[in-house]
Amino acid sequence: MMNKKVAQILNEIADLLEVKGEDFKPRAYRKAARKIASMKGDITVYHEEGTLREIEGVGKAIEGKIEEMIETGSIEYLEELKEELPSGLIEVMGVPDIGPKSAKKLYEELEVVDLDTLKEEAESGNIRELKGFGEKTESKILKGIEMLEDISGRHLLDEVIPVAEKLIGYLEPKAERIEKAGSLRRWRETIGDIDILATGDSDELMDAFTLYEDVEEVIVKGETKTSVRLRGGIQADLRVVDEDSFGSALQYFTGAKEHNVPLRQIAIDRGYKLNEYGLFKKKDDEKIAGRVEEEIYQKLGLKWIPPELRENRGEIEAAGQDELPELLGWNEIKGDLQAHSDWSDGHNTVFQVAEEAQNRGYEYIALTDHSQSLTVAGGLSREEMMEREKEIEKVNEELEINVLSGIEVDIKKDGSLDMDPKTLEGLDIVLGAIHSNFRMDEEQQTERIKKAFKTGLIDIFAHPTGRKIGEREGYEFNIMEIIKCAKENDVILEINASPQRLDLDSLNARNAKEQGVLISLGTDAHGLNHLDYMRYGVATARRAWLESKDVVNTRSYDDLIKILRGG
Ligand code: DGT
Ligand code: CA
Ligand code: CA
Ligand code: ZN
Repeated sequence: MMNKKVAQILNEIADLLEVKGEDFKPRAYRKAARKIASMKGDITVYHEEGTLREIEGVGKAIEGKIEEMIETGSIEYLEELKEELPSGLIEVMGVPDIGPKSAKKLYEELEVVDLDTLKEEAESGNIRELKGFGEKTESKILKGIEMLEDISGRHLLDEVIPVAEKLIGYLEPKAERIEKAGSLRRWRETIGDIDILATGDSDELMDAFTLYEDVEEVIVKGETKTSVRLRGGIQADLRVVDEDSFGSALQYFTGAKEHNVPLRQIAIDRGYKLNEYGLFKKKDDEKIAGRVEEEIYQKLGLKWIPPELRENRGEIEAAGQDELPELLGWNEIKGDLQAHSDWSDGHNTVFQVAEEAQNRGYEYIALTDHSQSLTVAGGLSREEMMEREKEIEKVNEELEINVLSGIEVDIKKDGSLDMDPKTLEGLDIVLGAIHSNFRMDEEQQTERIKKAFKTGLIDIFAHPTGRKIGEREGYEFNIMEIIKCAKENDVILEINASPQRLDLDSLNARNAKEQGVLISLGTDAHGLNHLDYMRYGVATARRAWLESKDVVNTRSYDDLIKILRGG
């Protein structure tokens, strides 16, 4: 839907107007943006029917902007505003904790015009001197810049995976063997570039690669390695190797570097030499492995290590002692435990979501619409929940799949829940989540979450840290304490599979598992295609060393219900 895009542009205009020092106009733009983002009707339909002015907050001026946006894809007024101000200020406002007001102040008083100047001023301690900023804000700004630098030049999984799969699908018929390598094969949460490894006729493969329809620029073309930039800015490397080095090259180029370094040391300790061409005896260079990846590990006295574990987080020791986990399988998930319908901010009806889940072979799906205090997401009152209940009952009769009637209930500032206990007890599944008051200090935030767990009403704590990759760090709380509290109160922790969240991340999810806490996977789908995100959740679970038994979605419907009733 166009609503989000329009709302985003209106907010951008509001930001720039605010930086310019305007007071009332930005508020008007924000109000209209909020309304458009949360309303159920499609903005383009309003446009076609000429009823834009009927939307609350849309006056003549804003109506004109929306029309221009829908008809031409851009707004001249926005372009003009951008030209009036340093272009880097938009970047500056991308730093968490810097809104238009702070950006204006930093610009006027410290001549901050982009991220570089912002960093300089923060590092030299000038920001803390500004009225209303202080030391804490300054250090938060530095942390925010660091986060943006970490993500800079990197891409989220859902940007890369489909692109890589299409590319590999295109090359496959021309290759004898072809495999993903690098961070892509390890399913890291962000990807720097796509690495592909192949065997076959190098000339033919490299030609095909450079002629691929989505190639924008050939960076370097060679016989063994070619790099291109694809449309959308992602870089891809294709390496063509000899057949009897394919396994060792795959091992080498899968990485991570941190995994390869100790592995090479093990080789040396055993009197070998390991590189991308193979495993060799040190004394006479005799090649003892290289064709198959498993053989490399085997000759080093190790079990084969799944790529998702290759981060030097104890996997090499575990492989030596035959103590690697039996990782959660890619096809073991029997249902999705977080999805939204059009009762709140999802785009589809209960029936549509359920039918799509059924077509994907799921045994169950949980519809977890928001509770009322999340007004921006069309949260539901008790009465609306009751209405929705009837619809879910009907769909349960019509379809094979089991639709769980659920909620993503807001945990309020004081740790109480945004729905009465009786209603919550009547639901099949209750997800608790934090969507407000991110800025409480660590101790208060931890207490807030604990208090919510102790109500005994929450089955699953959704997107536990609140982070969004490249956008914000999440709220401050003591995660180990919360993991323990989850264990004590039988609360399941979620791996939210939405590629911008992946929350819990693999390290925290592994901690949870080690404390005996169950994990659930949920895509947080707001549209049918978002159900695809489950694979990113499974990947994160695998990177967290999780096994089938650690994940509730591997249970049959009956067993799941037993866990939810008991918890
Ligand atoms: P990325 O692309 O930043 O998401 O991460 P990777 O892991 O895909 O890194 P990339 O593309 O630079 O290199 C692919 C793999 O090749 C990497 O995981 C390990 C291997 N590799 C590359 N350069 C080196 C190196 O200098 N030493 C070692 N040991 N391995 C390397
Ligand atoms: Ca890479
Ligand atoms: Ca690369
Ligand atoms: Zn949520």
